[in-house]
Amino acid sequence: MKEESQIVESYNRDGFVAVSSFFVQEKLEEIRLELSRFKQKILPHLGSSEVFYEDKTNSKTLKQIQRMHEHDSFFFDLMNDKPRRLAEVLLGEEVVPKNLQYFNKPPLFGLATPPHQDGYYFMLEPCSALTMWLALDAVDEENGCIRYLRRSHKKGMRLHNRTQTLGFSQGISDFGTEDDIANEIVCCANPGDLLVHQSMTVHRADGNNSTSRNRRALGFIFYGSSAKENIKAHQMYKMKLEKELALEGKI
Ligand SMILES: O=C(O)CCC(=O)C(=O)O
Repeated sequence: MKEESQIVESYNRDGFVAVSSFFVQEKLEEIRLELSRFKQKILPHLGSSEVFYEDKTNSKTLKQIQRMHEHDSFFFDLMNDKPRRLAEVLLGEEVVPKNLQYFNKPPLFGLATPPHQDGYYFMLEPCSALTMWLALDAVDEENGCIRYLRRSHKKGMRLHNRTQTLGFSQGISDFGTEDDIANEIVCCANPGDLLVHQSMTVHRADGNNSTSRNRRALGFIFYGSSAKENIKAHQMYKMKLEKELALEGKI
């Protein structure tokens, strides 16, 4: 694992950082077992706004679970341990654990993640927030690794439009400029590796083009305690989106 000072330096310079072996093999095994337990015991009781499938009639296409830390003490403790400590160092202030999400791109079904900036969804002032992404499987270009635009966190908020991607309702409308192409960094990851990005950093992922490999990850979102959420705008958007998704038969 990198030294803390190196992690902070890369994160501030590039808008993201990759930390290899953030969790050792033994802890990773525990997380995977707890995830299986969660899927068996807790998932069946969650509402449709917490669990997304690429095709909701096919349980093999599970793609996202929201707010796992609110539904289970193992995931609450996990978020409040090493990830929270690193978030405090990177944001330079106390943090609020906001969301712990499960992401998968199931083989044959997993669709692309549109290019976006998390800050666009968060609606914060100041935009003090970060996302951590923990690989649970080997992740590469074939099964949909994360791709970051280096230093995009310093270039302001891009224009976003509604997408048809469940779980990522907003995507950058003019993505693919020369500057985007020149600065895209492909981040392959081994199980246990952690990627961390600032809330203004542009990122995306391709679909899973493998025939048999999952692409499972946990995403941890932390807000800095100085960040003020536009709660009304956020709730209104969430309600509108959920209504639309229900009407479209997606949730
Ligand atoms: O898992 C993915 O494909 C994307 C995750 C992501 O965009 C995020 O956590 O902000």
